[in-house]
Amino acid sequence: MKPYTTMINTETGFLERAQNHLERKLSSMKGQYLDTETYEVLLKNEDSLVYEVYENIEMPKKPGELYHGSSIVHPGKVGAEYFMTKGHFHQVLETAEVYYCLHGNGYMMMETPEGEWAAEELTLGIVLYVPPCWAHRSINVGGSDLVTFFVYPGDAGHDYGTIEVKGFRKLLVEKGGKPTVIDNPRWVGK
Ligand code: PAN
Ligand code: ZN
Repeated sequence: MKPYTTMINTETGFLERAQNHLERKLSSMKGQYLDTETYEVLLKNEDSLVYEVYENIEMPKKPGELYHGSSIVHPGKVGAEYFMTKGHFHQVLETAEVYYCLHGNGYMMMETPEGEWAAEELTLGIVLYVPPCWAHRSINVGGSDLVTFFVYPGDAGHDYGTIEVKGFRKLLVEKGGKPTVIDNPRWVGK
């Protein structure tokens, strides 16, 4: 690899030189939202785009490398629950990640296998450190796109299965017009 520069549009999240552009629609979020009835109704009407990721993936998946890209969570809700990413642990659990918020308003929901959890606010200029072993999911609580830039070790990999099966311990829902953390009644685990 040679050194390079690239450009990120801080409003749209578009990352030049990204080799990977991922689009996640509502249909790929099955089982993730609490209000399954509303989810099915919305899905029947339109398979909306929930979030996108632009990523530079040309470097080898090695510990010394730094994968990086942008994540754009569009505004929206399923019932009282905001549009969000699937969320994951890293496959190599002991790997961290840094997020920098470029646009919008949201939260990062995080938890460890041992049961610790945290919800940190994301607004323009916020730098968020996700320590090793913490699962993470970005949630858009605003009316415009939530755009973040992220960097993580090249060997980290992604474990989506654990969250798909167990869910997050906590959810973020709108209550009285405000983002509110609640226990996930469907959380499966010990
Ligand atoms: C990010 C996320 C991105 C999309 O690049 O992958 O925000 O979220 P999901 O991967 O949960 O769908 C990251 O955390 N990488 O490790
Ligand atoms: Zn990650």
